[in-house]
Amino acid sequence: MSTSRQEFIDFFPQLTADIISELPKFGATDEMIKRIKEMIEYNVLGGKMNRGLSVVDTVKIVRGESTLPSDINEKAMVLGWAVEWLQAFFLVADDIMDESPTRRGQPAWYRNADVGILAINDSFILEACIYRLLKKYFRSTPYYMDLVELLLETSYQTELGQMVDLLTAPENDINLDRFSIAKHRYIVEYKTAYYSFYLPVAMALLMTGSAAGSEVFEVAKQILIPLGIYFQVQDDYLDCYGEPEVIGKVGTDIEDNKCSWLVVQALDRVSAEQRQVLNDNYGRKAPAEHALRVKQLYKELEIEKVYRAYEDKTIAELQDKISKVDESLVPRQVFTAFLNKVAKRSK
Ligand code: GPP
Ligand code: MG
Ligand code: MG
Ligand code: MG
Repeated sequence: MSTSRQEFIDFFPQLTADIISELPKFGATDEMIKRIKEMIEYNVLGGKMNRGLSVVDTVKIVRGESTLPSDINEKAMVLGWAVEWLQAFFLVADDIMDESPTRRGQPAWYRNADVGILAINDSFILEACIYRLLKKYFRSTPYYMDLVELLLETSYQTELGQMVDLLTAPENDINLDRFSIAKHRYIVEYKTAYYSFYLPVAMALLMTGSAAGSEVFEVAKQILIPLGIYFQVQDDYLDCYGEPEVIGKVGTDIEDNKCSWLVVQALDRVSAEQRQVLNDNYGRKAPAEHALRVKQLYKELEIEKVYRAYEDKTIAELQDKISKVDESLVPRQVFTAFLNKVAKRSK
């Protein structure tokens, strides 16, 4: 019952056109319009689109239809793209904050010659687009305000997670005591799980008639937050062990002094001497030998093996949780579809 990616992609130009077509009303010149269109296309397109597609997939599963009526299909695609737009807003800003060189196989937006610091404002514009699209397609629905509140609350959660991510990773101030499993757990839950996993399903549930705040949302959260945490642990793992050509970005977590799952696991297993090695080499931007030494330490500690064991255990726990979901509230397939997309991913 997987959504046609092509149909989803083909719908994108309509939404860009919606944004563009109202710009003259805001006094936009041709030059402004050209730049905004370029900026949107550069940043919203080119991802895996799993988050966006999952809105459409979830609506299909909940309604028990493999083909949706065209008006509902269109609305689900708008919400799917709203999640992708939100992601673009976060990534443009995140790459500045993380000083990441690449994203989705191309230079991070801020690194383009004529962009730089303007990327901050571009990220705000990407966020504003979400609410323009919601207004256009959902203003007359009874759940419009619920959607707006859901998006605002999810953004807030993500920003809180991002704040702790950054506070835990100050430049030129290495203090391994700052890192802990509990801190890591907060960061990944807030910066990733809500917007990547809970949001798409919660949107679909609002669309299919669940009342905001009802039990179904709680059931969804119980599965999707742990799943989102697993997803961000994978992201932390791939930052170090993924192939840049496959993941489309070059990892910077060690150099950036991040409270990554890998370093937290390493800290749980180090001897006093090994802790000193970590202390002397973690969070250094250059020379590259420092990061290589950290990676060598991870090897000594067999962190890859620890990760494989974590994956197997987490997948089994999630399967167990899903098997206990009351299907009169949410079909289990909503969750298995997500888990199947995520389990053991390499990109
Ligand atoms: C992923 O962190 C989290 C985000 C992209 C949320 C950013 C939130 C903001 C409010 C800007 P990450 O830095 O590990 O992602 P990646 O590895 O893709 O850079
Ligand atoms: Mg980043
Ligand atoms: Mg980041
Ligand atoms: Mg990362």
